[in-house]
Amino acid sequence: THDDHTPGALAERAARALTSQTGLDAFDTALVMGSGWAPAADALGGALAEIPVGDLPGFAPPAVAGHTGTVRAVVTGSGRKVLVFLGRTHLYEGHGVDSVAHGVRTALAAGVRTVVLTNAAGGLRPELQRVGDPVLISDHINLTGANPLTGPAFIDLTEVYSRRLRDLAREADPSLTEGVYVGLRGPSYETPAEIRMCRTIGGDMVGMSTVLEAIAAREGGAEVLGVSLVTNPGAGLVDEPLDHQEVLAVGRATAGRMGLLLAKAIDNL
Ligand code: 6GU
Repeated sequence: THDDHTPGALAERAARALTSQTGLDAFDTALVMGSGWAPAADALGGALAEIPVGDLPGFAPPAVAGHTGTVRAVVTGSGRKVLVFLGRTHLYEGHGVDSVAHGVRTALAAGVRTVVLTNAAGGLRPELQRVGDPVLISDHINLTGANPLTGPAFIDLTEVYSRRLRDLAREADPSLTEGVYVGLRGPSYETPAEIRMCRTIGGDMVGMSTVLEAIAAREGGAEVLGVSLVTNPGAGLVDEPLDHQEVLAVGRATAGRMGLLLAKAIDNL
């Protein structure tokens, strides 16, 4: 029937497949690993199960090297049941906004109430251009031109990224700073003029993910924590072109620190 094909129905089917294939009947936390973050995932603990997204309903095949496309079930030392998404779907892959939101919606359907979204981002301000620094997302500016909600879904976005969760993350790592994340569609990086615009409108980091997943999580009533790993300054801020391989290399170089941060933060949430 028509209702079987709604995003919510597809997410429920994927959640049922996840619970049956992992042997856990509910999860409390989802962790979406952005580009360069995958090497940090092991710090959370061993995988009870790891499922290729191709074996679950509704997931688009991963398109980009370094976005591996699996969902891992982990129970942390403190007993948190975490769904770790190793890879995500980006709007620029062309599968549509519901594909982008499907991982988060599947996690919500599997019981998740806390969603941790990580990403690799360009730094826009001098103090946020230190490559390899994690930054808490305090708010976002959605410039993707898309929205995962349709119809009269006028949901409040006053606090997309939970102040409570940011405070708890800072207890895990007091050196964490905060910034506003500008989400663009990509896949080309910004021009220097676009980077100046992003700074002018109040952005601190810029990237191609996170904002649509965060909106979908808020629609479902979950609390969101966002963390950017600054992998490079935005275009034109330094005299060097941007390179996707460098973005991934920064992730590998900082995996130890990011893994520790996520493990401590998630046990605090
Ligand atoms: Cl500079 N821009 C965007 N859109 N995404 C990025 C980035 C820059 N650096 C890492 N990811």
